[in-house]
Amino acid sequence: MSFQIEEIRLRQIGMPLVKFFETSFGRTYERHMVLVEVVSEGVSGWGEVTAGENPFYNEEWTESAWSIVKDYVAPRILKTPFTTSADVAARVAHIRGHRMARGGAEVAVWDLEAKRAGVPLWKLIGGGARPEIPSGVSLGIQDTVDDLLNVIEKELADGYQRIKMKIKPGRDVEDIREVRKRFPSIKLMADANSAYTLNDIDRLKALDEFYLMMIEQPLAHDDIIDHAELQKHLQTPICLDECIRSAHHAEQAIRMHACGIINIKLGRVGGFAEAKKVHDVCQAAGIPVWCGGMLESGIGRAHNVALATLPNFTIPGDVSASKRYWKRELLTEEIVATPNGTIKSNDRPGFGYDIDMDFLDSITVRKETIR
Ligand code: OSB
Ligand code: MG
Repeated sequence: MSFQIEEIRLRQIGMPLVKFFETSFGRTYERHMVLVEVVSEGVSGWGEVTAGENPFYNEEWTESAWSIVKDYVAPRILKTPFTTSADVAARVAHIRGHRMARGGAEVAVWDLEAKRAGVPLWKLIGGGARPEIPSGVSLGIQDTVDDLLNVIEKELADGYQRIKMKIKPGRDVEDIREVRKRFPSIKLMADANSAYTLNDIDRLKALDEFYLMMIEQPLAHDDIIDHAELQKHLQTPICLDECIRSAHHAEQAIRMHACGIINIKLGRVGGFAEAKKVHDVCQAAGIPVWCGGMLESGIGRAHNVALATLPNFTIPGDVSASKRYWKRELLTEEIVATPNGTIKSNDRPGFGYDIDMDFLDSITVRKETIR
């Protein structure tokens, strides 16, 4: 049954993090995300643009996302009917880059279609391989190694299945050595967010000693070739994040042996249709995937839970409980982790949660309706 989007409501919201999050490219204290609400016959689908506040993770940021969705994405998806959400990506495919902005609208249409059909989003996208997704945590760079050890202890006590620590030059080998000394048998990995070059090959090789599950995106955000070179010298599998913006990139990276694992982020690849393609390419090649995060609100978080029910998401990802990020979630019910370090998907239509509209209004800093 085809459907038509009559109206798109854009909002920018501001949500302070419980604690700042530090990566090799800087600290985030407060998230400003763009939410996309697509409306058809009185039903609303919701999506979150996962771009950061500055163009440091990739080229997108809150402001560019607002303008791309408003001026380029909205006019291409309004008023002309869709038979399936799988067709949304093609309508906006000739917009170069800006996949997070395109993706924020794309996932909203999937949510809308799921709600109209009365089915959970995970079912509509072909997921449901597992009722609970394995959950890990991503820890920002801490002020001291002692702080890091304490945070890890707490997250493990809460049941999380895997610890990812952010690293950068000067906060790498020695920090990881201390973590391994204290926690010799945990599932541990490191994420460098592109902080190294091939000149650092000895430093990166030194990490092999700590039998990490993987090292995530050590080299430049757009350089698959150098990662292939580095992988030849490392025992530790490389996991690509920033480099993989499409299924085609995944194919190329796999063909070149640039990585052994891929982190899939809905926004980075432009939404569910492309995320499913990346998933399928990896599955066919025997490359496991996991679901990455971008410090999402409950809306993006719930979309991530749906995505991670696809079969090849076999490794614990970065999708964890709302309370690790927010004092108050914008859903009427928080997303929680079980004591076993899993997050349950549910059977409610769409992304599976209700939005706390009063709270949402109170944190909205900009709003616009496009018809
Ligand atoms: O590289 O995975 C990353 C957060 C912001 C930007 C990039 C990354 C991250 C995270 C946090 O690692 C994941 C999360 O907890 O949502
Ligand atoms: Mg990463």
